[in-house]
Amino acid sequence: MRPHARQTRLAAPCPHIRGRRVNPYPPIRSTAVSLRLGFAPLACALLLAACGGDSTGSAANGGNQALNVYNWSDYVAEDTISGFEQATGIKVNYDVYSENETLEAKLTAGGAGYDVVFPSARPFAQRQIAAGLYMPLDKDQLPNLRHLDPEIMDGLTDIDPGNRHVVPYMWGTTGLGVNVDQVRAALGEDVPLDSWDLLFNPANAEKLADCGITVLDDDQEAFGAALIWLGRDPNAGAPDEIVAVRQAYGAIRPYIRTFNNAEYKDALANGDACLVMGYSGDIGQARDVALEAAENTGNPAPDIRYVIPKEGAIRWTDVIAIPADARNPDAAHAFINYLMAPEVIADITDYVAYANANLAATGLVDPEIAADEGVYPPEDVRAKLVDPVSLPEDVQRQRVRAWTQIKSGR
Ligand code: SPD
Repeated sequence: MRPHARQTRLAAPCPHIRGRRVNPYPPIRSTAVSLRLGFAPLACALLLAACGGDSTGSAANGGNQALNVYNWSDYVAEDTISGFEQATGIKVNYDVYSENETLEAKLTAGGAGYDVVFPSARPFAQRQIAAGLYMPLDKDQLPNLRHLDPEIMDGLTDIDPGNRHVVPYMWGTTGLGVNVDQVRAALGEDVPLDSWDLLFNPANAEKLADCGITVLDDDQEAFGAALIWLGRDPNAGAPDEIVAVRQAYGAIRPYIRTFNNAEYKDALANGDACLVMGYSGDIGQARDVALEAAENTGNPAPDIRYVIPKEGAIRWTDVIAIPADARNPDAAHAFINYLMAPEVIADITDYVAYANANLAATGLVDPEIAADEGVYPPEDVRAKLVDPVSLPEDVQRQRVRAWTQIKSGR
């Protein structure tokens, strides 16, 4: 599947959301990047009208507004930000992170200056809402809320009663990214590729060390994966879980090359890693980058696959919120409303290979992405997915401490 090398699915009369994707994964913008396109308000109004009024724009008008957005890396389509700027005339400063903790540290320190952020629902958004770090949404400014999946909205009410502070953005799973040829070369042609055993069985990890193993630097995901492999409930917070997880990672720690949440994509794509624990869409992106590189160089394309292990996996949801100290809440609402426009969010799903929470977008998603079981797992696989809960603070603290020690090999 090569969603990124094709003409986009859209035949809509909106120039900001049409066009061939030349470079689907431009370098990560690690510092604030301004993408001002300077469309006049009249042109914006015309664009909005052409795109169906409230669908992609709102009352927020351009002028001198600037919107500071802080999102996960590689989590919008190539033209999402420019499309919003063209539709509204609002300039966007777009900055990225790869760990929830980075966002949380900035929010709790205060004065970070962000207007829109994308925390993971549990435990991050949950405790951030409880701490008063987000402002209540003005739903009158979010007409596109009507497109969101009521089931997913309902599923968030335990952390955000009345869906007052956050809206769902994307959801995904954490599994394994496998370079099939490299892994088979190390472990044999018949090695099962559908198990956490690939990573956690020390005999496998030892043989894969040379071709490269990476693990997410995300304690929730890392604990979840190990506990699922051990046949345990990742949400139990059982007294002996730290010991069990330490043992699991202790046995494979010498064979893990790095812990990170972003660089592993390139490593998998360019052959520097053969087995990664990673987020579903990121591995889909790595596969597409590798295919594109192979096309460009004429080399054979590597067989890179995303695997949701048969033992199960964590399913997470990332949400969108407006920090309580946001300086530009109107523009923030306009941006969130834009992201909830079915054609916009479908286009993002096509790019980033993550499932969105927008029912009206379902029919607009590229059929190959919609049929990709790594993006939209079938019912029998969904039955094995575990939604994380927020653990008691003391358990969470113990996990964080243990994770730091595991990483350092202590
Ligand atoms: N490149 C985008 C990755 C988004 C991952 N967010 C989920 C974190 C779950 N702990």
